[in-house]
Amino acid sequence: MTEMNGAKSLLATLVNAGVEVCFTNPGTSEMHFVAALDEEPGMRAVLGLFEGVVTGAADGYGRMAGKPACTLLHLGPGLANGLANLHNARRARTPIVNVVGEHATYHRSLDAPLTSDIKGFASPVSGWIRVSESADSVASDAAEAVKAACAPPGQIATLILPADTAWNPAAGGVSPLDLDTPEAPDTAQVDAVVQALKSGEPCAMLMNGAGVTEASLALAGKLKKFCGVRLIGDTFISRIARGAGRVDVERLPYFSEQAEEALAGLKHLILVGTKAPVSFFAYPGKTSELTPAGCEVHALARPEQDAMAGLAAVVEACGATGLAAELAALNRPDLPTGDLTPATIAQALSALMPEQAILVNEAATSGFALPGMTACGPQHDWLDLTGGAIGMGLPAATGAAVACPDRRVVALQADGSAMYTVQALWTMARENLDVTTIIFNNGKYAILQVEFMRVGAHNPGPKAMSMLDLTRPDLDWQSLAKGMGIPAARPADAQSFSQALAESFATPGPYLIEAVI
Ligand SMILES: Cc1ncc(C[n+]2csc(CCOP(=O)(O)OP(=O)(O)O)c2C)c(N)n1
Ligand SMILES: [Mg+2]
Repeated sequence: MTEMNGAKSLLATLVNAGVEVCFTNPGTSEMHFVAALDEEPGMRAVLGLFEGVVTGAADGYGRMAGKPACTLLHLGPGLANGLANLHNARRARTPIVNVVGEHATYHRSLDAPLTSDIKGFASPVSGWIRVSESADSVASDAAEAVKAACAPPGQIATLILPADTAWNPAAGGVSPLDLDTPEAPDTAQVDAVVQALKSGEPCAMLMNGAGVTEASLALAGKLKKFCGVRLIGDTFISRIARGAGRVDVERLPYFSEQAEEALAGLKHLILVGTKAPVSFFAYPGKTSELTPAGCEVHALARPEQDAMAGLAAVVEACGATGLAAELAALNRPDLPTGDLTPATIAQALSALMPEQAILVNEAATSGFALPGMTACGPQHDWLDLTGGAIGMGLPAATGAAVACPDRRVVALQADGSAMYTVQALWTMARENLDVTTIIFNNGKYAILQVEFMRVGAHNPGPKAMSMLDLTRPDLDWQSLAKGMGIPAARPADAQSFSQALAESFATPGPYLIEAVI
């Protein structure tokens, strides 16, 4: 054991508070933190070869573990490389302790090459930011960072650590602080929801976050039984419990005209762990707010409030406690035959997926058949791209697998999005994670070809089209996987796809299936 310093006090404090994993891509200013890892057996350290992998993995980990991992990023530029996935994590309300190294306190004013406005980079994605100004304050700052990250429903707490606060002597780790509990729901909202449900008027619940856990859905299912209230999940959900024996929900469609249609005629929209719906983008001449005219919105539980308690209060007041919710029954399809298409891939997945799989969905336009096909599969968790910043899928799958080593993770991954953070494959191989990656190789940014028309831009010419096309050269996903240490297959049809999938599910460790569709 070498002498206690700020870095060691940081790690000791994090471990005391239950933070067990650090996703990292360090530099010179973080070397004392890296050195301290050797002396802290309670902290697992996972290297990502790009900061977007680090932050996306922390997101996937936090969603599945229900507690934060920490990151370790190299000053402003390292943080900036990780910002898009921190944006997605903020949208998912994932708890993350985001540790960013900084120049030593006395070096900051000298404008050395890596000097930058770290707070400026961090603030749009962080719910809490602190710069440790001395080695003595690092431990207490870290304890506060964990508490802030866990503030319901979860947020990013950025702790900026000047290098001398890491290497200077310090007293040691401190005990964790008490965590905040979620706010109780407003009784006036509970009453209004009860009235709405009893009114006989068309009602729906729009749900996300704490509203779509297995326990919350079970309560919502009783209300559906009670009065026929529709249960609708947000288009993009941080994590939802699905499959046999659970209450299934509709999903709000992505395209705004379909979303409008899905909500048309509602008189009451009850929000549980989410906010009122808006379209993903604005389109010329189309509406942005999706709540129908004349529909009352009731916030039964805002994201920071206790969704379970809100639902339980409504169930009780409606006298629905004893009602049995309708649960999905296991209904696996036959194995598909014929061509490899998004539909046959979804069918094979539903036929073969193991119990308690974790499906990470960044399948984009290839994903439309997946929710319907898997709803009657075995129990699983489903994670979406919550912030629209592509490149989350492979990193989040990596983090989810670190959080849940006993479960198979399936990364449902569109090709263009995969290329943003493809380095995650290397981390999956290095950590020998049980991740099956399915690459939907359509050789293009298909959604942008659709959106091109929808926004009313002129008909795309060859130059415009070439910006939405991933050929010349074609990406060779088998080679990319193998180059990062992951075995891979490129099945030619639905039957051989099923064989590859079954083999992957039966074999520990990562595997990649390139589906040319
Ligand atoms: C960080 C970021 N950069 C760019 C975009 C714009 N964008 C949205 S979808 C998309 C391409 C998606 O292509 P792919 O992942 O292959 O899915 P496909 O549409 O082909 O199904 C791009 C570039 C984005 N959403 N996020
Ligand atoms: Mg594509």
